[in-house]
Amino acid sequence: MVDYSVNSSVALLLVNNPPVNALSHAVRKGLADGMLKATKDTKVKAIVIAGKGRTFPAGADIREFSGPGKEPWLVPVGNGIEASGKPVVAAIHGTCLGGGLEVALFCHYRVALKSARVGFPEVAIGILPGAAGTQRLPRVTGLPVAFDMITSGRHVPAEQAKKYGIIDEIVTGDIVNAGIRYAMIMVGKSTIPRRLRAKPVPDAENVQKYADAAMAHVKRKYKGYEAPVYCVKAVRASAEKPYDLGVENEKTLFNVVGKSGQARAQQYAFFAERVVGKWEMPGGNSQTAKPIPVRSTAVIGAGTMGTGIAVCILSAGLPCYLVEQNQKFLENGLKTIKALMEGSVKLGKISPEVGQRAASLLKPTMSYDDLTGVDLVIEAVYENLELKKEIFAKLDKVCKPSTILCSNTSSIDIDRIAVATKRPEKCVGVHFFAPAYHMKLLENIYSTKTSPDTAATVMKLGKTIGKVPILVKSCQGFLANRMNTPYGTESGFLVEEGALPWEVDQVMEDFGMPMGPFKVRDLSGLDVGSKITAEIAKTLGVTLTDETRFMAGNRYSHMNTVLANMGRLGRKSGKGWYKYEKAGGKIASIDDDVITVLNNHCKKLGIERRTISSQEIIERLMYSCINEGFKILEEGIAKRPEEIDISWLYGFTFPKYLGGPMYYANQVGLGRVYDRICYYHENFPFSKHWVPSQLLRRLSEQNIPMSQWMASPGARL
Ligand code: 3H9
Repeated sequence: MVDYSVNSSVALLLVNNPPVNALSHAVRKGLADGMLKATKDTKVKAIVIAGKGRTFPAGADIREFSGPGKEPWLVPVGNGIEASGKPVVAAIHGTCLGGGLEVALFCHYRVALKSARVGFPEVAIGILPGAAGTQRLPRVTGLPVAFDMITSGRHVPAEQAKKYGIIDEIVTGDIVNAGIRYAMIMVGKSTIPRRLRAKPVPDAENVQKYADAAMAHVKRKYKGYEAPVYCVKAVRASAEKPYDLGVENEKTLFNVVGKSGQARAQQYAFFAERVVGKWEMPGGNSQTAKPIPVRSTAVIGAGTMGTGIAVCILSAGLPCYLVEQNQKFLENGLKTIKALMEGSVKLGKISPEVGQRAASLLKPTMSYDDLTGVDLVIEAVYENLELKKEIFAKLDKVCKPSTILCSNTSSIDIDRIAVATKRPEKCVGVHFFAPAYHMKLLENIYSTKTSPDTAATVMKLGKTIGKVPILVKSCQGFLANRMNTPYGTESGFLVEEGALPWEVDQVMEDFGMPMGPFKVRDLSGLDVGSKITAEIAKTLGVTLTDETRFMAGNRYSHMNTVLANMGRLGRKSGKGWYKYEKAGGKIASIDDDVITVLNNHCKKLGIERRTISSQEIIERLMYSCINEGFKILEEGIAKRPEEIDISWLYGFTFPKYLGGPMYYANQVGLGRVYDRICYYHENFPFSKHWVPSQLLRRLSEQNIPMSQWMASPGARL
């Protein structure tokens, strides 16, 4: 696990634990043994620690967190490195993260390739740096940078890290050779002044000010998350306690937060994200399928979704045609893209160079003939089957036979679009979430005809453009929207039965959702929901009135349309489920008029309003969706619960500290969830979404926890 060699009086400790050189027990032991050997060997004058393959150690081995662990721990290993009288150099390439950065900070010197990145991402998996990182980083960077890096978990590029003082020198060429060269220069130099434990924390007298600011920031930005709060406490102690006591304090905090439910859920989410990359579909999987190379792309439609998608593609450095039917639409689209790219540069999401290159990669056109040679096209027009078919037929005629045709649709069955072409195996759904340039989920959808190579291509493209792609089977609403539908429907029923919109919102925000369902409705526009309902009613041959309570035998609430018909369209009109300071305003306040409308609506329908508990609100909104999630698994729309959880984490900003709805259901207990679903089914027999899933029934009756069939090792942490 750690290869030991001596090279012109420099001992090399090369960590060899693919894929990311995680600091497993064997690696920690290898480092300790290597240090001992190098210290004893009188021919060795300096030591280099580096990583074999793609990276310097990227952290502790998260899989080990589930067990009792084994000595040597990382802190004593690090103490051995720091105490060495022979200079120790960390030679960094790839990602030097978490425990990896802690090892580097125990070394006397750190050199890195320009492409390397360093950071403390522990906070993202619900913990804090636990091997003295919270005590050593502030001694190098000062408190503000340490608070920022440790509470955000961001990866810092090597050049920036050099400015912070973390890296001593940026080197070029082979990292091991560069490390050895640097170590040779340091031979004979005393290591005492390079030991961070003895250094003071700069500006320590202002710790109160920095810590208060950091605490206020994390409570606002990471509302509900425990780990960032613990990180602030640990870093603060670096300026208030002597080094050894600071390390003790860090250990205590680490042990508390590390055992929390949040940490387990966040670690599950980490592995779940990796699991969904190992997809399967009839005829192939991520191992067997071969993605076609995508060197050029096109997006059809320069509306909100089309421009957002184009921004993702261009930011990843891929050329992209933007196709519109007339000059005016095209120019509007170009303006939007320009503004979004400028915004991304301003926010530091992309560099000015990438922004400039992106502009040169964008090719606006009104002619499909320009698309003959592109490798992949994404149609992003509005949800209309006939229009989508028309576009696919045109594309099928002009594009080369190998071109993959994608539809950005949130609900239309891909088979029904693909029939318009002679290449159904190259047709696939790519469902982006609004705003497309921001939301990380990409729901890729295969139809009965899509080939595994086509699926592999869009899965790979998703990663290339910085998304978290999942692959699901085509069905009405696919995974994400189908499962999310009862969430909206039940929230509508709750206000009809007695809850107030702001009560429902508050409960769900306390649960962890960034915005309650009624604030979301106001944001999207009540007319949008109302139009969709009208379309469904039309297809079912139902005439909607204020008194309509059922559609095709299913319970229905007309309240949203009642408000929309009053001109209460949400934020854009200044009134919706809430009132706002102005049309287009963002500050939602309680509106007594809504209570009056609700009361009148209920009176008209003969509904006696009642008090509804927070528990019922959570159960009705979450369990109805979870039930649908189990049906999605039963039908093979998703292969594993991880696909479902990832879709909620990255498509609906479900709190990571709850792991996702399926993980959450498992924590609550499948038996309890199933019983409550049966209870609501009995009470609300006219809501299809309460018909209990057979899969859930089986699991609950046989007492099988989901962790047994989840693929993510995180489920067992
Ligand atoms: C820590 O260090 C605590 C300390 O303070 C000390 C405590 C005492 N452990 O992401 P990828 C696996 S906490 C175990 O697809 P990429 C991953 O599951 C740790 N396994 O690659 C996957 O496995 P598989 C702090 C890990 O190139 C494979 O490696 N560090 C670990 O897109 C490839 O991963 C972090 O939190 C791990 N630490 O991204 C860093 N890391 O092939 C976590 C990865 O079976 N890691 N795996 O699916 C990352 O952020 C990314 O993996 C990295 C590479 C950026 C390194």
